Amino acid sequence: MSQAFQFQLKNTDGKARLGQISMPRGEIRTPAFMPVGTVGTVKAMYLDQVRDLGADIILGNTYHLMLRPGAERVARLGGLHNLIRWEKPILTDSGGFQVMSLSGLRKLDEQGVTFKSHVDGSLHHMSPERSIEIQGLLDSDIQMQLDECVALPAERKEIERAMEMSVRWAERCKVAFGNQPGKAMFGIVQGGDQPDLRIRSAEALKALDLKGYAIGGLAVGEPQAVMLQMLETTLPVLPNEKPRYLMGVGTPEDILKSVAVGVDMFDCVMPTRSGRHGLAFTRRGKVNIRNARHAEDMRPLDEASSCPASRDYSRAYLHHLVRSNEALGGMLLSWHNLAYYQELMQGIRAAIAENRFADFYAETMENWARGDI
Ligand code: PRF
Repeated sequence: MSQAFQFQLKNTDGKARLGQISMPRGEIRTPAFMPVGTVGTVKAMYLDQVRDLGADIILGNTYHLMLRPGAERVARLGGLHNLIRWEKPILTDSGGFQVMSLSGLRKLDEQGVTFKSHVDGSLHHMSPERSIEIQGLLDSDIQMQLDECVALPAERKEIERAMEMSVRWAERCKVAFGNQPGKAMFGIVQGGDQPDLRIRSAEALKALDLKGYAIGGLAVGEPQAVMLQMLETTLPVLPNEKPRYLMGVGTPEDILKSVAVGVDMFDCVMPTRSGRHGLAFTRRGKVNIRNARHAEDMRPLDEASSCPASRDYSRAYLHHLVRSNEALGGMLLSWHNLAYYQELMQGIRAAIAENRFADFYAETMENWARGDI
């Protein structure tokens, strides 16, 4: 493993950034969208399809994988890449966020978090050190610090306490991660909707000289305008020459607007989860394929797409599949949505490369607003 983790900023257009992460398992073109592969599968997708759509990296979850099949077992099976047959980089989330949203009973203190598995009710403890150990056992390429994300709205005191503890956990995770040149550990900025807390968090993490920085604690109940305002407050504090990752975001519009203020990486269950529920994202905005108006519409979702799910299957058939709860409905719509997300990212990258991001932004917003024909 000779190659070190590197981030190269290739061009900027306004605040939008075109870049590339290079690491032993491959290159990640930014702005990047990372499909979510929570339990070692991007739901309802073959990883061959995910690869063919142009995804350079996928995401896995410490919380889910530690419970099932178990981190030590994944290590014995040769690591997550080997198990799921994905050779490119994998980023793993640290677990704290999923513990808070999914597990039963939980107790959080300076040491870490104790929680009850949502799978079998068993008790588990995760410290910052154990989170990094698990991410190492999974052989994750980009590992996230353990943090505490507070849902909004919340009391300032609570946001401040969680932010400060997350900074201390970042220091512990950095020590636990040590020196692994081909891999990276990212810090996570917290601070809720409080600009000064966001700045303090970003400054403290910057001082730790980590390889990349995530913005956490957003898209957790606040209006989009607040999220963008927090990004505009936080991003200038972070080092220019390191990647910025907005966790768990979002809709195509959230992504476009966040790229415009300088975000480089995104992940979200939106394209796959919405797809399984019959919602398609298209160049002309959202299409709810369950709607009766599609029942006899033989047009595809997008005849100009290179994705077979978007181009070759009629809305009438997709409507029928989704209404009948057929697995193929969720498969085709997940495929379509991930294709659209990757196409959007490709369009964003090409526009930044050619210094026409403002035009691309206006055109894309206009097309979404015009709506489905
Ligand atoms: N922290 C972590 N994972 C996350 C978040 C966070 O704040 C979010 C919030 N949007 C999504 N995923 N560790």
